Amino acid sequence: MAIGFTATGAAARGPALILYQEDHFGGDSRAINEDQPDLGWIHFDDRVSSVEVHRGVWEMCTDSRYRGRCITVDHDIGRLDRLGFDDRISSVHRLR
Ligand SMILES: [Ca+2]
Repeated sequence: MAIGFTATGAAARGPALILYQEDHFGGDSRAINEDQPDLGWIHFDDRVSSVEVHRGVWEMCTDSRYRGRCITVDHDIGRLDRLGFDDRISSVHRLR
């Protein structure tokens, strides 16, 4: 598995993380490049159903400021309901 920042092209320039309102990367979305202690600020609180991870390792939590139940994500997840996190995520931050 490749590690580091050697990627070039569109994936390297695009957002690090994309949150989606619907399963399988559908519906409304938010591009994330920095820590978000309260997704309410970008009108996406308790709305995330799937996530694309383009860079880094992120933690997503059910309460604001990275509290509540949290899940670590380092790859795309098409259905957060299978993990018990559908429409519950309220904050996200990058771990590395
Ligand atoms: Ca929540």
